Amino acid sequence: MEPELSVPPIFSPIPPAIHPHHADIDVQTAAWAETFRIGSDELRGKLVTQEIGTFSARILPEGRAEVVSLLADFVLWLFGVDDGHCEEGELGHRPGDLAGLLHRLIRVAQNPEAPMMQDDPLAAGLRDLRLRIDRYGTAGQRARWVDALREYFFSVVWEAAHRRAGTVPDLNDYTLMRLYDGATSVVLPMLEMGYGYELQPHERDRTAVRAAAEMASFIITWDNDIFSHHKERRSPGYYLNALRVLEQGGLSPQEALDVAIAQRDRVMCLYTRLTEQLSAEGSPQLRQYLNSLSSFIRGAQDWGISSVRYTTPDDPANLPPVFCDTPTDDRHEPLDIPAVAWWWELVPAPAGQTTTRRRVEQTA
Ligand code: 3E9
Ligand code: MG
Ligand code: MG
Ligand code: MG
Ligand code: MG
Repeated sequence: MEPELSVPPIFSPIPPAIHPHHADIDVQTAAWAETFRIGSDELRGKLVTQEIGTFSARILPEGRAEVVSLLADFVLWLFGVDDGHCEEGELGHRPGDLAGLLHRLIRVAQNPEAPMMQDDPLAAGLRDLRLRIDRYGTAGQRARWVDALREYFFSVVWEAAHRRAGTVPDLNDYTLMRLYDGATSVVLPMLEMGYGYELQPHERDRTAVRAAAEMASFIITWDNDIFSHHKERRSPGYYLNALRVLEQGGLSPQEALDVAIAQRDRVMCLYTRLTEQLSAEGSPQLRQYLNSLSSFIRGAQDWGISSVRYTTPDDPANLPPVFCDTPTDDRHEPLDIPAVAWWWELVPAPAGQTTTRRRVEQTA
C-alpha cells in the first residue's frame, strides 16, 4: 500500500462566512430528501449526514433563506444523480443509457407538466425544484439553469465513457470536462436568485466575466479533487480526479498533489486580480455576482475540509483544519492547459512579475 497523502493547508484569500439559519436549513434539506425519497435508502442515509444545507448556507451567507434552502435541496439532488447514477450506479458504465435518462430529466426540468417519469423520485424532486425556481428566479435565469443542467449532463456522459473503457483523459480534456462535471455552472443562476437580482447578459456573457466564473469552477473542482481524493481512491472501482490525471502523466502521488495545489494557487492568484479589475469597473449587480463566486469558492473549501463526506471518520482522511494566506505558486504565467491558457491574457501581469507571452507581443 502507498502511504496516505497528507493535504497541507491550502491558500485561500477569501474570508469564511455562513448564513445565520444554516442549522435549520440543513435539517430542512434532510427532510426534503426524505419527502422526495432522493437516491436509494442507503445513499440517502449518507447524504443527509453530510451537511449539504450548511454548504449552501456558506455559498449564500446573506441570501434569501428560501433560496439557500432551494440551493441546498438542489445540491443534494445533484449528488443523487452524481453518486446514485454516475459514480456508484449501473448507468455510470453505460453512457448511451445514461444520456437517455438525463435527456428525460432535462425535459422534466423544462416542462414539468409533461406526463413522463411519473414514478421516478429524482424527477419528482426536480419538478419541485423547478416550481421554486419559477417563484424566486426570472424566465431568463430558469432558462440558463436548464441549459447549465444540460452542459453538466453532457460532461458526465463523457466521464461515463471513460469509466466504461477504464481510461483516464489527458489534462486538457480533463480540465474541459471538469469545468462542467462538478456541476458548478448549474449553481450560478442561484447566486443571482439568492440576492434577488438579474445580471444582464451583456455583463454576464462578457468573456472576462465568463472567465471569472470558469476560474471559480476550476478552483472549486481542483479543491474538491484534492479534498475528495481520499474518499474517491478508497471507493471500489473506477475514479477520476486531477491527481489521478497527473499521476497518469508520470508523477508520483505526492508530486501530483503538489502540482495540483500549485495549479489551483496560480488560478486563485489570477482570479483575485481579474475580479478586482472587474469589480472596479462593473455594475453593483456584477460586484454582487463576483462576491458570490468568491463565497462559492470559500464555502466549498470550508465544507470540503469538514463534511463527513470527505473526512470519512471510519478511515480518516488527512485533511488540513485551516487554510493559509500564501500561495505555493503565484506566477502570472498560463498553465500548460490549452483550454484555459487564454485566461492569463485577460489581466496584466503584476509589477515585477514575469510578463506573459501576449504582453511581450503587445509591447514588442
Ligand atoms: C462534484 O464532483 C459533483 C457535483 C454533482 C456535486 C454537487 C455540488 C455542487 C453543485 C457544488 C459544487 C461543489 C463541489 C464540486 C464540491 P465530485 O468529485 O463527483 O464530488 P465528490 O463530492 O464526489 O468528490
Ligand atoms: Mg462526480
Ligand atoms: Mg463524486
Ligand atoms: Mg471529488
Ligand atoms: Mg486514511
